[in-house]
Amino acid sequence: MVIYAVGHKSPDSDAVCAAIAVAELKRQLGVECEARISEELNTETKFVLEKFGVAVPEILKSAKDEKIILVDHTELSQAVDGMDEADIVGIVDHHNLGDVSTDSPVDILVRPLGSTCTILKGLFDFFKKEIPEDIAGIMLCALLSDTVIFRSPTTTDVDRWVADELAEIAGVEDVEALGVEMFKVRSDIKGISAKRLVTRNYKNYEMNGKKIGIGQLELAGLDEALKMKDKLLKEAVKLKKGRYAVFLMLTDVLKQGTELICISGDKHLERKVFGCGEDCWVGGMMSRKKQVVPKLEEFFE
Ligand SMILES: [Mn+2]
Repeated sequence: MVIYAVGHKSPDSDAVCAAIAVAELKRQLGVECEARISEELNTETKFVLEKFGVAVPEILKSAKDEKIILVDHTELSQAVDGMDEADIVGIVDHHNLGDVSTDSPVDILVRPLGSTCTILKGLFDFFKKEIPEDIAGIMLCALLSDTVIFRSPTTTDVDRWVADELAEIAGVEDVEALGVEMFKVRSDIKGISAKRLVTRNYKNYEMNGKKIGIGQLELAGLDEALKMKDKLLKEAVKLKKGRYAVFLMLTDVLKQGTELICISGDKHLERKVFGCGEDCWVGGMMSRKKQVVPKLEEFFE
């Protein structure tokens, strides 16, 4: 039975490229494994796959009764539908451990590195398998995407030297320039509806019984996003249904900070938790995982 490698919903480049890399490694190890995506790709990931000539995987609509390798998440609330009834045989991730459970011993590698693709480079090395040029290219992009070109506090030394090695394999001479090129594509939000933007990089969490949603847009400049702030707010309000709070992080990659939009019955929740002023700007806030989720978890404890 074929194994499907798949990342989280609202797929980002790391979730998609990690699934492709896992499938490649497994194939080289003689295991029947194919990459799948949870939903349509965002513009950045489309650009990345196109740039290195890698085919877009098919969408996995349901994981029920399938053999699955989970990448880039371990939370059921972020997973493809039916994951609670899937046979999860492998996990590669760089987030806190979520709530998935398995029926049999699971091949699991979770490390606190900047991207799942960083971990996967180590796995290829461990098995003494070579990463094809095109796959090295998309893995590098995923690493640059997740670490916001090494600017996010989630970046580790391992990410920096793995990026160098991937660049060498992929024949990328200027890593920073590749990152900036990618972020420009990501920042081009003209013509994209507020609804799509709010859900583009959106994750659900449960904190002490409270349902919290957090979306993040990482942009090279916030001008375009702020022009449509009212529309974004409206969409965030719709998203709040059934949840305690919805946050939308408008992260400026160049200025290195985040304008925080918060929809909650608890007025000024964002100020209480993050101490931001009336303008909702939090300087230095780049990472949902490292700077937002832990603070919220602490707050709701
Ligand atoms: Mn990731």
